[in-house]
Amino acid sequence: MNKLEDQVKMVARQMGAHLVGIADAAHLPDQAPAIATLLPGARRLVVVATGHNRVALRSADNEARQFDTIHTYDEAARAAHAVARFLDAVGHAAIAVPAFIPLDMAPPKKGMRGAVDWRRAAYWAGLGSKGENGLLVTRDWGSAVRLCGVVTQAALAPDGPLAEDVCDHCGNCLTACPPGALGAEGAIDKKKCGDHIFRYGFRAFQGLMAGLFDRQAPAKAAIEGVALRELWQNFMTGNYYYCFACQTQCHGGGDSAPKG
Ligand code: B12
Ligand code: SF4
Ligand code: SF4
Repeated sequence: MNKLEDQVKMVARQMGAHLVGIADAAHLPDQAPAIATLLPGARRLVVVATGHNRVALRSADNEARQFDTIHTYDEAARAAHAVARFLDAVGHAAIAVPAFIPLDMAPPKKGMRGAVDWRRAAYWAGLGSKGENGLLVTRDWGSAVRLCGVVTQAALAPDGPLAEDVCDHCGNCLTACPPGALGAEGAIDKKKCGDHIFRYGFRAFQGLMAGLFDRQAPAKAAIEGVALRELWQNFMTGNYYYCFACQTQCHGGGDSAPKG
């Protein structure tokens, strides 16, 4: 019988994870209260990554990019759920944690902080390095991966960070960012990025609601406009991103598509 660590990784891979590793929760000390609320006594994170189809993610068609994102997220979530079920079945408490939503929407987090910072957890699980784009960069998929995982009480042996830096510091991501939200060494203007990627996200919905209660605003136009249609579609699909540029600029042997 293989070690428990090997079994966990096999389950994750069989369920669609391209990368999987184990991190010690002690490396996320600021997130200890959130992790303890999820699962008291949790001490390890099993982190999974699923690679995007980068040809789709580089397409000029945003629906193709969103469709690929929905399913890449689904694959990561499925692998994380399978790992949690497996650990539970062999007697170790474990919970799969959201890849992005649902998030704590109440102040002070307001949907801007996950219970687990997956980029940092993935770094400590040995899945990749910190990129100039502020994202996790992996050897084979660059930053075009979605991350998810599990918190568990099982004392699995952690993998630890990669020995090498797989970001080649080419700077392509910085120049590719349409609103210029990225600075050197992972610095990001979250508002600039958020305004760009969430064109039809929460703030657009809030604005539309406010418009309906404003007697001066043309409510009919708001109800018949494209914003409501886009919002409805985003509610239905659970995906509301409109930019992927910093995810698609890295090296990586996962496909042969040109960078775009
Ligand atoms: C809120 C959020 C956002 C916000 C704020 C981002 C931010 N920097 O915090 C906004 C709306 C701007 C955003 C944008 C995007 N996001 Co986002 N986002 C999240 C979310 C839901 C929570 C992040 C969080 O808790 N932030 C609060 C704290 C942790 O952030 P912070 O203090 O800035 O972070 C510090 C630490 O992370 C630290 N750090 C310490 N160790 C390490 C190690 C590594 C490797 C890295 C990279 C950083 C790092 O560096 C940071 C600065 O000090 C996560 C999912 C999750 N639960 O992790 C996805 C997540 C980070 N987003 C993701 C992606 C892909 C995007 C976008 C490309 C949009 C899109 N099309 O999907 C852009 C990219 C912007 C960019 N270049 O950074 C992916 C990243 C995948 C990857 N390869 O790393 C995640 C992990 C979702 C997922 N499950 O796959 N996002
Ligand atoms: S998602 Fe788009 S807007 Fe946001 S940092 Fe990346 S390239 Fe810039
Ligand atoms: S585009 Fe280049 S600099 Fe930016 S994260 Fe990828 S490898 Fe690093």
